[in-house]
Amino acid sequence: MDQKINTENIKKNYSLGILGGGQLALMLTEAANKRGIKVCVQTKSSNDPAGSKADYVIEADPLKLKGNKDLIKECEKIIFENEWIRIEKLKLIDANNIFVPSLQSIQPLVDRISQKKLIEKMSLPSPRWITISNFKILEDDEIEHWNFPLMVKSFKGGYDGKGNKKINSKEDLNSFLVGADSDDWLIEEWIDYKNELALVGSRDFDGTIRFFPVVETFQKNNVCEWVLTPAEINIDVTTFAINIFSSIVNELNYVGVIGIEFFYGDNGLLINEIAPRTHNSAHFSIEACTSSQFDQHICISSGVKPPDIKMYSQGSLMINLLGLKKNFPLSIEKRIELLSQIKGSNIHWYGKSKESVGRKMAHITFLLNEKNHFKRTEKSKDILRQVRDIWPSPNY
Ligand code: AIR
Repeated sequence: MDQKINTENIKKNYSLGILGGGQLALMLTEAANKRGIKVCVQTKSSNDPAGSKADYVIEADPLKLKGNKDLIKECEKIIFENEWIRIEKLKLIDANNIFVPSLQSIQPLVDRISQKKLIEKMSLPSPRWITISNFKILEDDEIEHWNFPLMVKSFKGGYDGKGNKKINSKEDLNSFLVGADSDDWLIEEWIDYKNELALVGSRDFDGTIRFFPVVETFQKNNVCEWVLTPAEINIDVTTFAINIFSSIVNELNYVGVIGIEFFYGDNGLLINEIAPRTHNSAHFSIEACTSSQFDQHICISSGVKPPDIKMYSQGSLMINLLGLKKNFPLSIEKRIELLSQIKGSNIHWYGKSKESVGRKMAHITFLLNEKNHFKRTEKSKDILRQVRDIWPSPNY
């Protein structure tokens, strides 16, 4: 039986407010519903994914202060489902530390430059980087240290590959540098990694940290296609990832769920990005764990001690179902119906009204009970084939 919240101390109408109403807010709301925690969501439209499950929707752009003020009036605590926020504006209206995690703790994480600075300050491993303005004033001999290909990344709003570009040559770079918005970007060295890994976990108000297993994520076109749990890495790498995670959350006094993406290869483990929220790579936890990432975040932000995290199965496979072209022969309803007939499937449909190419529309999770990684990988390939026959990955 899920632990319910003690409602006696709640003076406002809703225990929790969520800024944003996409699929992450939807799954947070579902986790809150299970615990009888009342949720109010601020999002542009009640038709957004979380709208159908929230107890109340403030129909307003999450970036608009008027809506934020209404949310503060209605809710005991407020959580984020994405980091596209205007932190300086929110600081002006944050009377009693209503946000979880606190604005101070997420401030270094909401844009790529401040993330990079934090990582540098803490001497944690990550790809070499430079701002475009500093790059432009490099001496010739310094430029030689930046070999092609290079990666350029936008300071803000980068998600699902939208803020990333690969630069293959001097010509590519020159045309990029004359581009109007090049000052909003940074340059990063190209990393030839073997695998992409992710570690999601939580830190509660007492400072206790809980982890999900380290997973391997598989991307196409910079968008996560599927996630295999657990990753096949040795104990040293796992320990290092856990140390990095713990150092960051302790340094920031971060409270709630957070995800860290890593590159792993000949350069060892490098931090790619930090996401101060629930993360796509831990969606498997809804079925595979004693407490999901959404449950952890909901519990911590509403003052309930979160349960410890254990896997119910040996592993899991989570596949993202990304939007396809308009002329795809099977309707979404038909795709979902066929997918639900695959043995062991757990489908999460986000209820987005518009399907566009590459948009995250749904995901599907399978528990894996094979005892070793090789067998789990074989099983995953077989399931992946079945799923892709019905819902292929998009051709961008
Ligand atoms: N999101 C936020 N950061 C990364 C991700 N994936 C989720 C949030 C957000 C939604 O993606 O839940 O609201 C936006 O999805 P879309 O398809 O509307 O762009």
